[in-house]
Amino acid sequence: MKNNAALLMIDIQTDFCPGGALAVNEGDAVVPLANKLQQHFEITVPTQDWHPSDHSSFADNHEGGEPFSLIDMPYGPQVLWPRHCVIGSNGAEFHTDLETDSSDMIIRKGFRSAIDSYSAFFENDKTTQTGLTGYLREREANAVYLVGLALDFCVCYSAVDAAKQGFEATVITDACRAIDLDGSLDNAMTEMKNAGVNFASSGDFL
Ligand code: VGL
Ligand code: ZN
Repeated sequence: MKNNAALLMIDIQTDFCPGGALAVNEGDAVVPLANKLQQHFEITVPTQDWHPSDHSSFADNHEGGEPFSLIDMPYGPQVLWPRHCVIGSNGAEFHTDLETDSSDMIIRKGFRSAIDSYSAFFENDKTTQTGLTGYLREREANAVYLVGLALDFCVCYSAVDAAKQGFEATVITDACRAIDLDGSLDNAMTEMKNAGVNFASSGDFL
């Protein structure tokens, strides 16, 4: 691994773990790996999906909206999700075992009602920035590694954007879990490969 590499720990939150509102299968399995991996990185940045109650990605904020169906938003198609990661709720907290005491900064995303934000860099309109690019450039990060949830949504979008922003981007796949909605995992893997994202295993570091 290069020095001055950043580890992005994507959305390792209660609602994405078993028992949560938008539980990812085995989501909690990434926690011990994320905890061990972060000791090997110069810069560690956990992200939090962080939605207001009236968020437009919540199915129950749309008349007759079915969870996991697609709707058209001004910025393109958007999946309607079960209500999750509501600001201030327990579900929005990091998994209780995730080590965040030594995190350099925390990125919150998805707090604008009208736009969802899968990526840690850009919201789903692909123009509104979270500020992470500027932060990583100022810290002179030369590579970005990603772990967390969900591999086929927020990890994928973040990895693709990291590559587009000019960082060498690597997903540590065994420290991720996927939702896998209608082939979304296969699509995500293809998209990441096309964007030049690299893949590694936690065993390469530990
Ligand atoms: C996520 C769906 C909705 C994720 C966030 O973290 O992958 N997925 N909000
Ligand atoms: Zn969300």
